[in-house]
Order: sequence, then structure tokens, then C-alpha cells
Amino acid sequence: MTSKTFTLILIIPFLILDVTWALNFLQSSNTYARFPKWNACKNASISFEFRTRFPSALLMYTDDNGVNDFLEIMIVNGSVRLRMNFVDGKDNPIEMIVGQRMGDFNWHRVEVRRNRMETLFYVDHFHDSRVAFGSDFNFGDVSTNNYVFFGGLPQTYGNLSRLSKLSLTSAFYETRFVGEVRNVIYENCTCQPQRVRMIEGISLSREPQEACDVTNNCGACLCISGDERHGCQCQGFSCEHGKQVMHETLSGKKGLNRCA
Ligand SMILES: *[C@@H]1O[C@H](CO)[C@@H](O)[C@H](O)[C@H]1NC(C)=O
Ligand SMILES: *[C@@H]1O[C@H](CO)[C@@H](O)[C@H](O)[C@H]1NC(C)=O
Ligand SMILES: *[C@@H]1O[C@H](CO)[C@@H](O)[C@H](O)[C@H]1NC(C)=O
Ligand SMILES: *[C@@H]1O[C@H](CO)[C@@H](O)[C@H](O)[C@H]1NC(C)=O
Ligand SMILES: [Ca+2]
Repeated sequence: MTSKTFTLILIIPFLILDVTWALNFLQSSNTYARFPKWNACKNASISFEFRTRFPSALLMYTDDNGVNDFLEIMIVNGSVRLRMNFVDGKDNPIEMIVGQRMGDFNWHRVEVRRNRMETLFYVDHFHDSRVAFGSDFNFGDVSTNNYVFFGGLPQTYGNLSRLSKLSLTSAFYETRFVGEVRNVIYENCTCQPQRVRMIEGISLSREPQEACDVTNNCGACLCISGDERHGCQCQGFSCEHGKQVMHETLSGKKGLNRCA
């Protein structure tokens, strides 16, 4: 057997399986994934990667259980749209629309970073920011806030008394996400970003697991899942001089290894 045919025999099973090492959202009907609360304090961040073949869907949603504050991230017409309110009243939510052709089934990385009145929004190498005016820059109260949902909201919100517990009720009716999500990372009001795993969900598959959920040998560093392997990100998240240092974008690259 020539070495060429040997290589083909090794490669073909992977092509046929089209394996995805990520959280896989399978249906558009009632899908949702419930993640732990995010402590969205005035300097917190949340980031994740997704890929999909569809140009519209709810990616992520969380709120303060129907009082004022919410964060909704959607794919709208191929771009990623953020809508967020954290000041008193609901009249002036901030909105940003960033990126294009997000339904191309490539991995895209989304990050929201708070800086008191200012909100920074990153989608791959695109970014934007908005300043909110008003009072009370806290995002609800972490002890009473809602969970973080990816892909959609549970059907229980279809009950009208439950629906009124959403700060942005339209989020319940948005198109559910069909595609994959990986590398959900919170800066949960600390300088140490942490990987976050789903609590429960419907119409999704977490097999095969993303690389960092299988092996994480990054120690104190942050593990970032790639397509087949994982990498360790050891720099870029210290609170140097009381200020946050921006992350390097590692999305889509294979076999990362950035350990210092
Ligand atoms: C983030 O912090 C909040 C409040 O301290 C806590 O309830 C939540 O579980 C934390 N999330 C994670 C993923 O640790
Ligand atoms: C979607 O985007 C395309 C071009 O990017 C534009 O022509 C079209 O009007 C947009 N549709 C909606 C509903 O915004
Ligand atoms: C709606 O939710 C309320 C409060 O949780 C509950 O008492 C009621 O039975 C629910 N109604 C339906 C139709 O599920
Ligand atoms: C955000 O602020 C809190 C307290 O105000 C601090 O403990 C935390 O380290 C800060 N986090 C970042 C990423 O700067
Ligand atoms: Ca608030």
C-alpha cells in the first residue's frame, strides 16, 4: 500500500462523519440551552463562538427577570445584533449591529465587554461601542437575575404569567438557533476568565464534546477549544493597572498553543 492511499484511508472517516466538537443545536422549534448566571458587573465580559448555516436566529439572552435590564444577541440578516439595557427604564436600550455573512458555517467569535456606562461589542475583527445614559449602571442584581440562555428560551415562557418575567418579551418569539456553540467564557466579575458549561437544555447534543471539555491541561491558563485540539491562553487577562487588557482572538485556529 502506498503512503498516499494509507493517508486517504485515515482521512476519509473524518470527512464522512463531519464531526463537530461543540454544543450542537439541532432544531428550530423549542431549542434552548441554559447556562449559569453571569455576574454582569460594570467591568464584566462574556464571549462565545458560534457557527451556523442560517442568517437569522437568537444566539444569547439574559435579563433581570422582568424588571428593566436585558442583553440579547441575535443574528439578523447575516449580521450580529446586540440589544442591551442596564439603566433605569426601558426606553433607550443600546443597539449595535456588527459583521456580515455570519451564516457561512465558519466559526465566529462574539464578545461583550462592559466598562461602566460603555458597552464594547466584538464580532471577529469588527467592533463597536455605545455609551448608555441614565442611572443605575448595574445589570439587575446578580442574586435575582436570570440564567443565561443560548439558542432560544424555554417553552415555559409561553405561559403569559412567565412571559412577563422577561425584560424583553420578544426574545421568546425569535427564531431559534440551529448550529454550534463553543468556548462560552465569562469574566464573572473577576480578572480570571472562566469556561462555563451548560446546565441543561433541549434539542441539542453535546457529543462529541469540545476539545477543552475532553482534555484541559492548561492549569491556571484559559483553555480554548479549536476544531480538533485545544490551546491554552495564558496572557491577556490580568487586571494590570486596574484595567482590563484585551484578549487575543483565537477563534478558528487549529492546534493553538500560546502557553507562555
Ligand atoms: C457568576 O457569579 C454569580 C454570582 O456570584 C454566581 O451566581 C454564578 O454561578 C457565577 N457563574 C459562574 C459560571 O461561576
Ligand atoms: C439584508 O441585507 C441585504 C444586504 O446586506 C439588504 O439588501 C437587505 O435589504 C437586508 N434585509 C433586511 C430585512 O434588512
Ligand atoms: C402559568 O404559570 C403560573 C405561575 O407559574 C401557574 O400558576 C399556571 O398554572 C401556569 N399556567 C399554565 C397554563 O401552565
Ligand atoms: C471588576 O471590578 C471588581 C470589583 O469592582 C474587581 O474585583 C474585578 O477584579 C474587576 N474585574 C476586572 C476584569 O477588571
Ligand atoms: Ca440597572
